Amino acid sequence: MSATRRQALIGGGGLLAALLVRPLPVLADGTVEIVMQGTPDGAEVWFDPVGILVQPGQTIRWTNRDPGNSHTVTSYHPSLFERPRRIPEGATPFDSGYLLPDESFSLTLSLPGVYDYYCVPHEHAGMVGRIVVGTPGAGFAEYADAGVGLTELPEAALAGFPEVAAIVVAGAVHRE
Ligand SMILES: [Cu+2]
Repeated sequence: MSATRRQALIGGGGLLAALLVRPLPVLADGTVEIVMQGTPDGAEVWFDPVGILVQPGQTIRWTNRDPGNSHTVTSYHPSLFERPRRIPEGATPFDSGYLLPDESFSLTLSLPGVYDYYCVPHEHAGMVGRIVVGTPGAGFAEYADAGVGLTELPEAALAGFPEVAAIVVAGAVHRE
């Protein structure tokens, strides 16, 4: 993306401008790192960054940095707890299982599109995340179907996903 295009997308928005000054959590080997965090009393839990842009084949690694809780990285898919599909059609669903403090889970996504995931015990607290793989455009898979008989997302989860456009502009969207 050119600097001009980037500037045009940012516009006068203070929020996106603020997001841009944060460093992207990319390790030397190209792995993108996402951490699971929580307040000491467990009242708030979250993924950081909550939204991330990666390229097809780039590895993402989640690490539980919350000493007080176990968390999961679970894709929205009918094959996992009968949830609506919110990953590209044909993409392989993923579920880390419970990660104890300091445990990690790695994943490499090859199919371009939007992937939404959640933490099984904390979805109702809005602990969700969004991964954008590749650049939106021709051939970019957007999920669409919800499906009868599936358990819809709670409001706190639906409110937790950053806009795809914001993720594309910033590279990583952090919780405020
Ligand atoms: Cu959790």
